[in-house]
Amino acid sequence: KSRLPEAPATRPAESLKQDILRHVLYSLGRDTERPDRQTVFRALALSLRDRLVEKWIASQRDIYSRSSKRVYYLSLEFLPGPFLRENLIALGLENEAREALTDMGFGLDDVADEEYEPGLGNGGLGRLASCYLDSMATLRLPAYGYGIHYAYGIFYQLIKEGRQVERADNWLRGGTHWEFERSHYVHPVRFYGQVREWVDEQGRLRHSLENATTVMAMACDMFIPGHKNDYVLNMRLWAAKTSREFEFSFFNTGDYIGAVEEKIRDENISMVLYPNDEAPEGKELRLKQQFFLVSATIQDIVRRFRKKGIAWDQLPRKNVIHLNETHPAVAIPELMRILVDEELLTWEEAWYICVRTFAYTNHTVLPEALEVWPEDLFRRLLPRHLQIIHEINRRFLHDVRRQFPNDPNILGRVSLVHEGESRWVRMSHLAIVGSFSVNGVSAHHSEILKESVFHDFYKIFPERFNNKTNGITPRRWLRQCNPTLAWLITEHIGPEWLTDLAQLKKLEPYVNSEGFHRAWMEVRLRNKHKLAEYIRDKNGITVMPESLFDVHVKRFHEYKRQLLNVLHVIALYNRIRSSPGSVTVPRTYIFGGKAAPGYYMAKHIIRLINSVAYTINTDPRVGDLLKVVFLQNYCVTLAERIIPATDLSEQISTAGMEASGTGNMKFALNGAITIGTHDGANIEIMEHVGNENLFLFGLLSHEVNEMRSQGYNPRLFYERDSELREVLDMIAGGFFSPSEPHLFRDVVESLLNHGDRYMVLADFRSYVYRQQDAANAFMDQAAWARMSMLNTSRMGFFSSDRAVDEYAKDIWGVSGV
Ligand code: 26Y
Repeated sequence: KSRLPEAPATRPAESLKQDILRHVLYSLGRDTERPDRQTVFRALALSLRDRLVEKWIASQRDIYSRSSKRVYYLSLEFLPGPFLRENLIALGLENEAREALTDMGFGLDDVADEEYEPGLGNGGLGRLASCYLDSMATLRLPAYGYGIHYAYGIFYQLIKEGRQVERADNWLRGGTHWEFERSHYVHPVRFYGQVREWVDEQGRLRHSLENATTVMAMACDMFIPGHKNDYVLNMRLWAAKTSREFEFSFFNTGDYIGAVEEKIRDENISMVLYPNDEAPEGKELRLKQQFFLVSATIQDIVRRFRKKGIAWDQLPRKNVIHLNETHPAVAIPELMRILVDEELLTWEEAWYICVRTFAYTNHTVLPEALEVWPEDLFRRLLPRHLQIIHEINRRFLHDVRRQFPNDPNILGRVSLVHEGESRWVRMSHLAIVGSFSVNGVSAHHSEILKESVFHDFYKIFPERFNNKTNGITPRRWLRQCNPTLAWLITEHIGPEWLTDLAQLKKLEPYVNSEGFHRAWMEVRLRNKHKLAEYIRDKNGITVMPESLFDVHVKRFHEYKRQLLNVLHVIALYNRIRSSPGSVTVPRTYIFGGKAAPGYYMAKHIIRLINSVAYTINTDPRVGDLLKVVFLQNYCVTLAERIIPATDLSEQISTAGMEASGTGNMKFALNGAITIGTHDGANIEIMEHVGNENLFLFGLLSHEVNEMRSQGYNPRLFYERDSELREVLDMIAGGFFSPSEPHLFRDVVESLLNHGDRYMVLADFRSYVYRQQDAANAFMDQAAWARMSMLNTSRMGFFSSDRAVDEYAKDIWGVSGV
């Protein structure tokens, strides 16, 4: 049925090699005699893109011919990581590529290391979006990812003299090899201007935007293949281009340079990803970015829908638009605007369509991360959208008033506009009111949404609230990042686990086999050797591969409590100094993660960790018992190196604050043991792997709340716990910053004098005890190996295939093509 070119009859490795050489010469303009490694990487990437685009075209034809319901996944962030190995595995071309490259005198691993990853996300939310695209492709869902083609992704982090230094991440400098830039394929995006109200010939009240500024959105497409299923999805990222009308007009203005400046200002929209994770900047440019993504994407959706030539009320039957957090929530008033202002549907008709089209996922309950925009800013940038939001709100509050006649206060609490000294548009309220589904990302988090954060909305729309526990793709987070462990697993249970992770259960009978034990631990030790080498190369620190690798990598945020970890490190250090022999298990502490550039305390904690590391690593009394390493620029590429070499995974957020976590899943899947709090998905991981195979500690989230409401006094913990006191006194007294004794005072102050918002001191003692349990467990290597294997074998539930399948069945109402 497809009339695409047939694959050549030659051997796949040979034909791949010919393609590489052809791209070296014709696409990259280099001599095929001795191309350098980067050239070979790019030519290989282009050769794979050829194969991907063929499969993508065929997949699109399938979707079209079946007239399938489509899923649009809108996200301001995607964090796909390097593509080469992933695409080779998905296309089943790994061995062929190895052979072709060997033929040309290159190693696949070296060539793969040439790739620089697109860092178009901050952390968990962006990475989740990428795991989900991978699963949507593997499940053959008729889906599209939509995002922004930032010219600069998340900054490159350097550690200089212990401090985080940010460098621009010019990920496009080497050119693009995975994407197609569709320069003739653009949509206009209009903002600013004034709303004109008028009455048309039929006597209808009409609204249109006058004097708007127009910027063009150009599509850049990247391909996401399913696992060995010939199915390929696309992630369409919009890049801002100046509008065409403008290019004509500037010839007529005298101010040529001024005109060019305006052009530059337009293209700024997609220039840079905001590096704030869970704490917004509130900048106009950010709201512009959100609308830019939304407007261009909705135009794409509407264009495809129009081709069907069916009535608008069929839109929700044929499409679902998923909002990854509230960041793209302005899509709700934008679709209303198109239906009401342009397609002339009645408000009631349009609203009925909207609320059946959108679904919203919440990823955080931190109050500072809940998005709100000043109403004035909204009015200036998106005047018609603000009017529409007001109308949505008026009708919504009218209904609420009828539903809760005896609770007048509820109106102020649920209003889409916060009214106080200043007025704010509450994006989460907009997202909830405009969606048929609202979900949290772990069982625990979804309960918190219903019980506290969105309790009023739960009373109003109980049927909308549901849970979808996060998942991770086993292709990248086991098969690709840990090929030797993947191979060992496949050898015993076959390869089906790659697309059916529950199959890992079949490993359980082997946990009692001595041979399997040994092989398992050998693979893990080899991974640790490799990471030790990397640490020696990058940080100049020698670490013992046999020591316990205790790893804390994620964004730096006070609620994630890297500080609690370092307090414990210092306590261990003190024990080593005061009673040698009391610490018997040698540990290597590995930290990594970026802090938002404007987040003073997070950056200060990075600096503290580096100072502590320096002190401990250079103290001869410590020797091999304790090493502390901070690896700079934590990113997907680095995660893939670290995770397979980890023994103990730190997941120690204050209970109730980490919506799910997904790093926790990556570690456990690779056989690390979790030390963690009763928070997010840790709780479900415990339920699956068994309480005896991980180390939970600390307050439960209701205990955190109770302690807070009863007046939490961190000083009490300081006064009662001499070990804790010694640690805090050392930090405050300049022990780790002798040339600047007051350097880390603020850190201690935040705990003792500013309320210790994240209950670090309250959890310190139980953390220390649990760390001791972990050390004791590690001394019995056979028992540890058993725990490790059981973790891997019981992690099947946490596949993103399971998660996406739940979304598809329960929320989206779609199935594979
Ligand atoms: C408004 C803006 C500043 C903002 C930017 C990024 C707000 C939030 C975020 C990112 C949130 C985020 O990454 N949340 C994480 O989502 C993961 C995937 O669901 C969860 O596993 C993780 O617990 C949660 O912190």
